[in-house]
Amino acid sequence: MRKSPRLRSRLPATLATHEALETDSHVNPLGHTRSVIANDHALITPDTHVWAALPGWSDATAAVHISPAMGAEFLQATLTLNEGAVGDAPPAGIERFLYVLAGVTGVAIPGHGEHELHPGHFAYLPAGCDHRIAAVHPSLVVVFEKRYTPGPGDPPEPIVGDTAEVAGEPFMGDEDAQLQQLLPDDDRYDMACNVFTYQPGAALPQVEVHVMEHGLLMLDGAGIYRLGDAWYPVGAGDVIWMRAYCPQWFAAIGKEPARYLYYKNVNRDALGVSGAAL
Ligand code: UGY
Ligand code: MN
Repeated sequence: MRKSPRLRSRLPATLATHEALETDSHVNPLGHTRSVIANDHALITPDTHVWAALPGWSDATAAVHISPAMGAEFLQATLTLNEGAVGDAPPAGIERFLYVLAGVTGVAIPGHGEHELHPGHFAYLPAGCDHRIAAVHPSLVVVFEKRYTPGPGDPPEPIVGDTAEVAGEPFMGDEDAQLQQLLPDDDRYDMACNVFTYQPGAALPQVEVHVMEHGLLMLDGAGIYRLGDAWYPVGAGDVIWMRAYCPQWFAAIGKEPARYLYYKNVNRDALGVSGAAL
């Protein structure tokens, strides 16, 4: 990973796993990786990340993991922000969700204040919402972006929050699988961004097959992810893409809880006609 020495030395210990995985990539001379790109899913491990400039961002490098170039209908990227890095609002019609993994990043939203985002803090910026993101300290952030599909109701509002303050709910009654929904689940919003925490041994209660697409970042711990007809060992730092209808299942293994952040398109009909007049 091309990262300035200054940034590398100032990243907090919470990123130790990401850092270790990236460092490991440079001692692998045999061309092996756990990364897999399939038709209906992808597993993208940190050793294969390639960093480059991203339009709209200065003093930053990005690894764009998931994008329309692979058949996805959204973008998922990790960005390293040097101190003073700036990101402006994306092109017209695009909404953005930002999640801070490390460092301190500011977001200024005219009419909605200026906010300092620390690890675990997030911001949802609706399409057309002017804003400016500026790193206060070197930071590592995750960005999800997609073209907003208007719904039948009001447009969405910007949201700034802290994952630690979002209540978890047992997933389908399982206390050992807690789901935190970071955005309101109503028809103003066409994207969900959730954090799923599994105690060791906990699992999704069914193999899911659904119309929604996912982008996912493993935040902590480890487990086995079933994607399509394959079972993959996964750990912190891994990124996963699941196309609509990709069969999916997860079980946490090891002695620590496994936690992942994931994106999902929601609250719009499958024919793409939400909000259309007769
Ligand atoms: O929200 C979801 O569809 C979630 N249960 N999927 C997943 O974790 N792969
Ligand atoms: Mn799912």
